Amino acid sequence: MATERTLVLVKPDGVRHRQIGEVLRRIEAKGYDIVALQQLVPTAELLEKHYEEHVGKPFYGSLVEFMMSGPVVAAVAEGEQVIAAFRSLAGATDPIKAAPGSIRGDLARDWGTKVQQNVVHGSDSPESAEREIGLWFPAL
Ligand code: DAT
Ligand code: MG
Repeated sequence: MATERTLVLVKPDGVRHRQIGEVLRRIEAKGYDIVALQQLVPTAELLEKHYEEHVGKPFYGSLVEFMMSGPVVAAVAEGEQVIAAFRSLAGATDPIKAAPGSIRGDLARDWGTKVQQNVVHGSDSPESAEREIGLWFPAL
C-alpha cells in the first residue's frame, strides 16, 4: 500500500467555467478522498514557489498572469497512488493533445494557443506533492 496525498488545483479557467464540482466529482468517483479544500486568488509569491522549476522559462510570465486572473480552488486528494492516478485523470499538459475522457481532454475550453489554460494542476512526484501541499496548506 502506498497511500499518498497530492495537490490538485482547479485553475482560473476551470473555476470560470463552473467546473469545480466536475473536477472534484471525478476525483471522488475514482475512489479518492478530498481531505482539504479552499478557494483563493494566489499571489505572485506563492506562484513563484509553486512553479519554481519554471521560473525563467519563456512562458513563465503569462502562466503567472493567468494563474492570478481569478480564483483558484486548491484541494488535497488522498489515497492509493493518488499522485500518478490524478495525473492520469488530468491528461496531457497540452489540452489539444489530452485524450478524450481526461479532465483536460473533456473540459478545457480556452486552449487555442494557450497551453496553460488546461483546467487543473496535479503534483508530479511525492517530493513535489509534499512541497506543494506545504505551500498551499501550511496548516496541514
Ligand atoms: P503539468 O501542468 O502537466 O505538470 P508542467 O509542469 O510542465 O505541466 O507545466 C506547468 C504549466 O505551465 C502547465 O500546466 C501549462 C504551462 N506550460 C507548460 N509548458 C508550456 C509551454 N511550452 N508553453 C506555455 N505554457 C506551458
Ligand atoms: Mg507540473
